[in-house]
Amino acid sequence: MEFKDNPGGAKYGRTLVMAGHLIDGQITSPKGAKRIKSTNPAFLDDVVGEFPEASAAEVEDACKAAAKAFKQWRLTPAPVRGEFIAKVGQLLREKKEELSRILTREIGKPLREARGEVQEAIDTAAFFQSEGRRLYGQTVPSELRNKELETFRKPLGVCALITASNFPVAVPSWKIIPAILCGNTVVWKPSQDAQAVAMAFANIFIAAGLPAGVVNVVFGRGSTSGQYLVDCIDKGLVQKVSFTGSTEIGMRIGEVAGRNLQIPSLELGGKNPMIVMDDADIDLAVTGAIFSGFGTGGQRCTSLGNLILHEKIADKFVEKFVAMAKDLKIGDPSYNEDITYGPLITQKFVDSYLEHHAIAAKSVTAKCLLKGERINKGNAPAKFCGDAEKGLYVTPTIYDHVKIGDEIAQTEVFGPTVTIIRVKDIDEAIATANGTKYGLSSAIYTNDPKNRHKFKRDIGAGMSSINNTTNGAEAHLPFGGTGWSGNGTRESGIWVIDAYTRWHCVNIDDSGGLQLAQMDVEEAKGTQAGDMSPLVPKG
Ligand code: UN1
Repeated sequence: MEFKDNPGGAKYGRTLVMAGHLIDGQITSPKGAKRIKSTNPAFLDDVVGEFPEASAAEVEDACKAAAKAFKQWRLTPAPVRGEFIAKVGQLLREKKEELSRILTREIGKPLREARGEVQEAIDTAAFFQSEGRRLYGQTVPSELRNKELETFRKPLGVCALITASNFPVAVPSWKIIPAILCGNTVVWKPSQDAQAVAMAFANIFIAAGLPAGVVNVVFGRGSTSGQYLVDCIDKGLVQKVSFTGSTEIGMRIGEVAGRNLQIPSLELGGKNPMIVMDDADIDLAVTGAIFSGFGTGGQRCTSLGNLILHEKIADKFVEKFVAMAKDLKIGDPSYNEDITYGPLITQKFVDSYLEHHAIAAKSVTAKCLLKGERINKGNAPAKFCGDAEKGLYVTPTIYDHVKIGDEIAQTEVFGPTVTIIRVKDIDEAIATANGTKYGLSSAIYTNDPKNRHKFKRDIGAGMSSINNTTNGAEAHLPFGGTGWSGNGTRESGIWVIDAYTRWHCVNIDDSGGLQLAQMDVEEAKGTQAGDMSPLVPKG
């Protein structure tokens, strides 16, 4: 790893220049590939990383290195693998501030959230270090004598992990840590927009002393290097793929995995609903909706999309919500700790954010209360504290009187946009919340146990909050969605172990004879039950 001067953004730090990829414990030598720059979205002249783009051959090399390492790693005792994870956790704690600041510099996430994200990786390591001492199987009674049955988990092999730019440490940790704890080896393709923080994170795994080839990292764009990694499924070089990103790409990856009879882990988009009932604590709900919709600039897969308000409190709620949204502090997260959100991660997100107004315009009823736009010198909100010319900043958007059938209520907007839908009761609220093809996270604000009960029972999403935000899933609960939000696999906690292992069962016969299941059966013969009918009252 090498750093070079960064004249455009010297105050932020130097530029990380990577010669190659992390394959088989080595940084590979340059292969004359195209190079990709990642820039600080708060100040585009600041070049954070300059990385090569992995070719198909390099990606194949990484998969082969992982396959070679798998031979020994799967035999390393699980508690010992857990010790490596413990070391990862310890190093993450030591480097928390440094990693958080790199993360903030490269993707523009507020420092408080960046620290929370690194904490999520620390929590994941804490959970899985001791899982190495469990990873339980079962003993199961046999129907035959002197025979024992048992189950245990086996790793799958080489896992291809492809992740997005918005959670460049937490989400990769959800994949890498359980995958290797279970005895697999990995090839990780991080987002090209978060490549320097990915390398800083990969560095932790190198420093933890993992054997060469257990964690391999290839850099590049999704459409090139990511695609080459997916191609490795068809080539028989990958046994498992785990992807976090858009529904469209997830469906394509799912097809490739499916035709190879593999179960992929797909964590995809969302149009997450939040219901606010007439019995809710309105001020609490307003602050929850502000963070859910506009925190992280709306760039979480768990960000709020459709805000569903009971008609009795809607006017009061909207008034407070809009006032607070107008007053948000937006700015450069490297130098302002108290902002609500920073810049959007890339120009592509800014473009699609601005284009969504045209989709909203198709709604017959929608009323625009706040029209989000690119911040420039002339229109910056009062508390704005960034460089409007050099950064990718936008103001928030709120549409009221939207109908669930409107295209804007059905379309995921990766930016600070909230669409408000008004409803008359809890049944209509839940039907509306379930009215999109997505089903990732959801929330309700209510103090009525009956509403809470109905919501828990009938909501279609994979995750729900009651009296809290749509985001902020804790690191040891099952994370994942339904419908267009994923294929039902889960990340985190004990549940993710099923995604990175398969069950193996063993029959052990110590009887010394040939006993055949289902044929050499012992039945309970018994006699006829006695006649108790004289005791039964006559009808
Ligand atoms: C994502 O946006 O891909 O629950 C993950 C949350 C975070 C993870 C989001 N803990 O919002």
